[in-house]
Amino acid sequence: MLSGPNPMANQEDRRSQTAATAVALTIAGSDCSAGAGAQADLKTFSALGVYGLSAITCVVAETPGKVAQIEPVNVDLVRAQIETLFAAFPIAAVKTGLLYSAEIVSAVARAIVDSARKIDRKIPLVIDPVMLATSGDALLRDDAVQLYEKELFPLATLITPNLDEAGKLLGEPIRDPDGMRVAGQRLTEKFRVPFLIKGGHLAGDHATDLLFLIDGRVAEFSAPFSRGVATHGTGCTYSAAITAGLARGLSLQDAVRPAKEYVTATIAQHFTWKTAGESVHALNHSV
Ligand code: PXL
Repeated sequence: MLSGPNPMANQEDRRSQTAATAVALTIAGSDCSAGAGAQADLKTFSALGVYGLSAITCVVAETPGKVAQIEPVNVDLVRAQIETLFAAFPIAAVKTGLLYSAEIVSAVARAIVDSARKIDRKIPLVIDPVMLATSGDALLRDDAVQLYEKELFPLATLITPNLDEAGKLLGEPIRDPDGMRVAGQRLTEKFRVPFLIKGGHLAGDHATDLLFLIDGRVAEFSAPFSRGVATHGTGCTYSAAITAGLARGLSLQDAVRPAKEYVTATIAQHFTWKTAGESVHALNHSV
C-alpha cells in the first residue's frame, strides 16, 4: 500500500492556479530524440510556466546528428488538430516550426486565419522558418518557401530565421555581421513583419542575434558562445521561449531577452551521454 502525503489533498489549490495559466500552441514536426521540434517546444513552454499544446505536421526519425527518415502527416489531420485545439482552449500565442511541404504550409495558414476569425481576435504568431536540420539535412521541400512568403508571413508577429534561412529568403548568402544588418533591413521592409536573425553560426566568441522592428529600430541580443556542444533544437527552443513570453502578455521586445537567456542556459547546462563510445548531447530544458 502507498504511504505518505495524499497527492489529492491540495487539488483545490492546484485547480485555482491552473485557471490563470497561459496556453500556447506549437505547430511543428515530431523529433523522436526530443531535443528539437514539437517536443522541444512543449518542454520549453512547460519550463516557462505556459501550458503547451501541439499540432504535429510530420514525424522525423532522427538523433541530434542524423535525420534517418521523415514522413508528413495527412494535411486534413494537421488542420483537424489545429481546429480542435482552438475550439477547446484559450490559445494565447502560436508558434510554427517545421511544416514540411507547400500543402501543409498553406493548410496551416488557412487554419490559423479561420481560427482567429472564429474567436474574433488576432493571435500572436511566431514563425520559425525551419528549412534544414542542424545536421545539414533538408527538412522542408523547396516549393514550400514561396507559400511561406505568400500565405504565412503576412500573419506573423515575428519571423526567426537563422543565417542560412535568412540567406535563402533573401536570395543571397549572409557572411558577416554587416551582411546580417543589411539582410534584416531588407527582409523587414519586404515582408513588413519584425525579423529576429540569429547569428549563432557566425565565427566569434559570442552568439549575437538582431531584432529588426518595422519602424527601422534594431535591438541586439548577445551571449557567450558554448563551444563543443553538438545539440540540435536551439532554434526551436528559442522561438518557443519567445512564444511563451507573448502568451504571457509580454511585448515582442520584452519577450526576446528572457528567451535568449533561457536558450543560452539550456545549451550551457546540456546533457551528455556516452553510448557505444559515441557522445550524444541534448539541451537541458529544465533550467
Ligand atoms: O532544429 C530544427 C528542427 C525542427 N523541427 C524538427 C526537427 C528539427 C531538427 O532536426 O527535427 C521536427
